[in-house]
Amino acid sequence: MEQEVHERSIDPATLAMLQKAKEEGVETAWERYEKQLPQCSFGQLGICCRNCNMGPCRIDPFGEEADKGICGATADIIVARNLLRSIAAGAAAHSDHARDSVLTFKKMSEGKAGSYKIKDTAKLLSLASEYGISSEGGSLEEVAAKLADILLLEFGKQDGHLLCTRRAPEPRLKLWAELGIEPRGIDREIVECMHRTHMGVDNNAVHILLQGLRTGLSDGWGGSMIATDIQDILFGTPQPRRSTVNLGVLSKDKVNVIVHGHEPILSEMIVEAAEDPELLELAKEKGAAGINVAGICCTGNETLMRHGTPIAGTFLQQELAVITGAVEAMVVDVQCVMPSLGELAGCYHTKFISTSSKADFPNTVRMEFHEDKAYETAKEIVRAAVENFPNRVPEKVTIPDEKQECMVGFSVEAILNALGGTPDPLIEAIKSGAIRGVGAVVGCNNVKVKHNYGHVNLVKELIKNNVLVVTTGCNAIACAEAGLLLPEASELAGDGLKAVCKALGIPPVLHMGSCVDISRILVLSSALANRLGVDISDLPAAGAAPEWMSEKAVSIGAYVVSSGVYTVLGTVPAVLGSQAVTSLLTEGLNDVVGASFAVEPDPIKAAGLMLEHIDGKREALGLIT
Ligand code: CUV
Ligand code: SF4
Repeated sequence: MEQEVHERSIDPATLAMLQKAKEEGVETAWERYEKQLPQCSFGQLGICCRNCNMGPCRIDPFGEEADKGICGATADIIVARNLLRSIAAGAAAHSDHARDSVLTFKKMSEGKAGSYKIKDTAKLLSLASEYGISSEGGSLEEVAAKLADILLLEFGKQDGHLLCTRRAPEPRLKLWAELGIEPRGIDREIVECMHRTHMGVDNNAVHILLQGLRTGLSDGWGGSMIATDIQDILFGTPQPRRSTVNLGVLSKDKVNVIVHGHEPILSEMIVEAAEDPELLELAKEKGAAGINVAGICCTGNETLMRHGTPIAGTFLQQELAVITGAVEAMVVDVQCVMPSLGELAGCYHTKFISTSSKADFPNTVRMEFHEDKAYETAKEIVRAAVENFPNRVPEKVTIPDEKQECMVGFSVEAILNALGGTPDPLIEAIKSGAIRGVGAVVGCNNVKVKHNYGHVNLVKELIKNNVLVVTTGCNAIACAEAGLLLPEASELAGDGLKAVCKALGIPPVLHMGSCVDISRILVLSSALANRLGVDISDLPAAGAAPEWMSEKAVSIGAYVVSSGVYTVLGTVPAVLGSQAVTSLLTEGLNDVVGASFAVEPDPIKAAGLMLEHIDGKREALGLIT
């Protein structure tokens, strides 16, 4: 059954490129999705196990045939184990990214990381004091070196618990300790997940899931938080600024370089190299009017937040960017990069350049990136793009007109600044009911959902009901494309939220960064909870991931809920094959961590669930509802 193109997205630029793809006979994720239908129902329910070579085993969901794997594992065990492996993969992705940031930071402190420097001294010093490092008498580099050593220990720590969790409110820390889910070394938690899910180790669904929560916490309050902090020190803490998004940011007459993936270590240098006079001169020689860098996915969010570099699209627009025919180089590092890009780039003049020692793809030009000669490599990459400009085929170029303005850069520091230095005005607005609560809406795109439909409609419904929205990842890009990241978008908000936005000059939807920057949302939640003298689970707040797809999102879900935030998922996780696991996630967790998951594909209904939750919390706090 072939889906009509217009059913695939709510975004006109996306639809135009999907139409172009069709006319040119090139395949995208949507066509490949259709070829996968119907998807395997054992996989969908999470009841297929391949953890040993007696298998694969699968459980009959109707209870007529096999109700156990060969080793005796039940559906509950298999579903829980599979979920734990996803959490481990997601936590590993965020935390390995964090490790590389800290290693770069450490090399920088030793003067061995070429062009990287300390950009935010204040953040370095405040972090140093948080970790008990004295900055007296020493140089900034010495302080940085000590901080790097302490943070590196967080990964390989063999005893004790993670230090970064100390930012959580007291009652939360106490609860984690009581439950035995205070995360230990980040790497240790991930390794333990792999160990426990090996054949014949952990075979108790509840016990397995508790490890899932702990591993998630080691990501959110560990790896992700470390990544955010170190990136802020190295590249600057984001401040409000304006930029533009969507495929229309690609330039007709400039060399277009796309940075796609997740690590700003790379994209920061590309942004800098694109301003190099030598390369600008070369671009001119090649007949181009300049060099235009645009982002996709979270590495794009990183440079957007810190430099206002435009964003070409969300996860599902990565192939469409190539299909414009206007991209000279698609430069990727790690995570959420479709391997299809290689073959696709071959249909156009695009050079598909992979840069991470960890991530190779079919048909790429490999230009490995190492921090000691980062700037040189970045220049080589941009040079390759510039030299590719004359190969652009004008008849194959269509750049959509859609190019939307947005206001971004809302780090916790920037939000506090906008509030006049303390969270009090926000708390007052919440108390008075002008702001009903806070909604954190995050996550990917997923071909199972009409592109951006879930993101945009959920967020619109929340702001209409006076819920201030904080966003990261692809949700943030989707909101930007829909014009929701502008102060003017407060016209779409309820009267209370509108008044607050107008008074502060902020949008009703605050872009807080990349997916690892969900750690900023944790820090903000802690600040609000501490100020109110309550736990995070008492706040009138709720989370959502309307179009999530990645394993990172599973880890995020685990830590957000373990931190006390009720979270609504828009796509169904592969757990329905176990009644026990499903009810634990959607109900049982409430009694454990004071929050749970819900699944609701309809964004308006999902917003309704969040509002209901927020109102319940308001009532419990004795606030006007
Ligand atoms: Ni992590 S939000 S697709 S890129 S994880 Fe990638 Fe950010 Fe999802 Fe989007
Ligand atoms: Fe089957 Fe058990 Fe092996 Fe999984 S671990 S494949 S359920 S025998």
